[in-house]
Amino acid sequence: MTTSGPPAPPPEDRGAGATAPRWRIGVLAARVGVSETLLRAWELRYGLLSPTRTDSGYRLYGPEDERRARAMQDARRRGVPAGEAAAGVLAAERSPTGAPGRHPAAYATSESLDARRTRSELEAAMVAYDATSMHAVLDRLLAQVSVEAAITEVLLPFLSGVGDGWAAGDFSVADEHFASDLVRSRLAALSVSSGSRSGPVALLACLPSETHDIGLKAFEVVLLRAGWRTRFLGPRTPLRSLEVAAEVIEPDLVVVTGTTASAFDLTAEDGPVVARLGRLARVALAGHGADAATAARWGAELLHGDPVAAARALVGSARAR
Ligand code: B12
Repeated sequence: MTTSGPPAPPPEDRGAGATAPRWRIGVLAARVGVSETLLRAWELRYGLLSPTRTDSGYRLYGPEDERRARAMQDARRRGVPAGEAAAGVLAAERSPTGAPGRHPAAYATSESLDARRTRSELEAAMVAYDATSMHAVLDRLLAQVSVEAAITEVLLPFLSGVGDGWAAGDFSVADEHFASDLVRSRLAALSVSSGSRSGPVALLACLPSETHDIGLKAFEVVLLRAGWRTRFLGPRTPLRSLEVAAEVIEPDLVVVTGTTASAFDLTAEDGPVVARLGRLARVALAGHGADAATAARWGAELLHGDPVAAARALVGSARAR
């Protein structure tokens, strides 16, 4: 092993005679709670950060960069697109009421810093297409918290963040596909078990036009862990096939999911199929596209909340019967 190599950069440098601290990007990322990659993107694309350089070329960031990054993060949480948010942060500094140096209380969140940091780590690994690091982050997470907490606090918010980042132009379609496939594969692995032989049986399917099945997979994982049995049909299940499967399986519950309201629209041929399905089993609708009116049209129940909360409520109500 050789001992030569680039000199180690200073973790923090106050510079000769300067009072403001200077940090490397990793330290700034940790302070703000976003990934290094996102900070770099904000710097390169929008000129949001103004690092100085050490003699050996390392970028060092200061409190002003931290303030801008926090303001950017705050605006992004409010749904402001990235380019617009960066322009707003920089413009505010130039206006007399911009109040540089202020740290609004809106940055405080109720969520645990660890969950946020874990999601930032996943993001950083995602944009590098570093599957090994993503799995390592998830291994560590699952060793620390329950599967249910990992799903609600990290996996699902991470995917939402990826979707939001994609919509805002921070992440590419490739990033999103890579991340969602990896998360789905972890959930699928958690759903592999010989399972219970006697628990209630749930038949799980997405609507015929629906490809988003990760929420349903997460729901399956929680049901299995609570002793239920599941049969997962997944994306794009034709309603007639679902009916046939229900005839064979005789499930206690059929769950149908869709992301958009229109995915739940029923054609003239679908109506009788859904009616027969309702006579075969208890049917419940879930996902962004499902609401009370749709459930009423389907003669079905509506599952409320995220997949973990809904599965827990279901398990609780089944026990109470
Ligand atoms: C991963 C992903 C994909 C993956 C899906 C992979 C897979 N196997 O599921 C792929 C790449 C295939 C994909 C494709 C598309 N996608 Co997409 N995708 C996403 C993304 C990033 C994450 C979705 C996800 O799994 N989230 C996790 C779930 C659990 O969260 P959720 O969807 O917010 O669900 C909440 C509730 O509805 C509920 N819930 C959801 N499912 C279930 C199930 C049960 C049982 C229960 C109880 C509750 C529940 O829990 C959540 C609350 O915590 C979202 C972004 C986002 N903000 O969600 C976009 C998103 C859902 N996709 C979107 C779009 C537009 C598409 C495409 C049409 C894009 C295109 N032009 O091709 C296609 C085709 C989709 C189709 N025909 O069905 C839009 C949908 C907008 C809309 N309402 O119409 C989103 C919101 C992105 C965006 N910001 O615009 N996508």
